[in-house]
Amino acid sequence: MHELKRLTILAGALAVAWVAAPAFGQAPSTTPDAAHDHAAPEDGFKRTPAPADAYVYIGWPNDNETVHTTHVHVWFGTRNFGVAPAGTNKPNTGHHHLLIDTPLPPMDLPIPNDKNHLHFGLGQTETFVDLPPGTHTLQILMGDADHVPHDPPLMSKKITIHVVGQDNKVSQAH
Ligand SMILES: [Cu+2]
Repeated sequence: MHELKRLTILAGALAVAWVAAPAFGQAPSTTPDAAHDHAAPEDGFKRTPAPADAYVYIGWPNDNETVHTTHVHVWFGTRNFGVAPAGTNKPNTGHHHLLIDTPLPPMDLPIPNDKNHLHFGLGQTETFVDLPPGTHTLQILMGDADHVPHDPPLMSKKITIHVVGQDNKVSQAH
């Protein structure tokens, strides 16, 4: 009985150590709050220059479009700027990030990677996103090899769409 209790306490202490460990690590955090608590590297994240005439846009949906499906096709593109997979250090290239229902992230840090910030690190220029019925905002933000926005940052207009109709996932379940 005592042995079991000791083991339980030991396991608990290990669990605490495990949870606490990342706070002392060097891994960059992706949560905005934590990102502000951590100092950037000595000289900050080096931002990749972008030409002034580079342009990024959402080809579909249109701004203010009403979309009659929750499985929404989105395509996007660039002008005067190339698309390259993440990790590619080639001048005047980057990869797309789709920001969903969120304001722009900090421009001097890697773009977060979560359900509101989708990375197209293989160089994709279209996707399908599942959005619940309602009003949503979409915006494209380009990132460099390290997912950091360019200087100046390349972003599309932020558009608003209205999703109506049945939730596909729910209807398919019946
Ligand atoms: Cu990225």
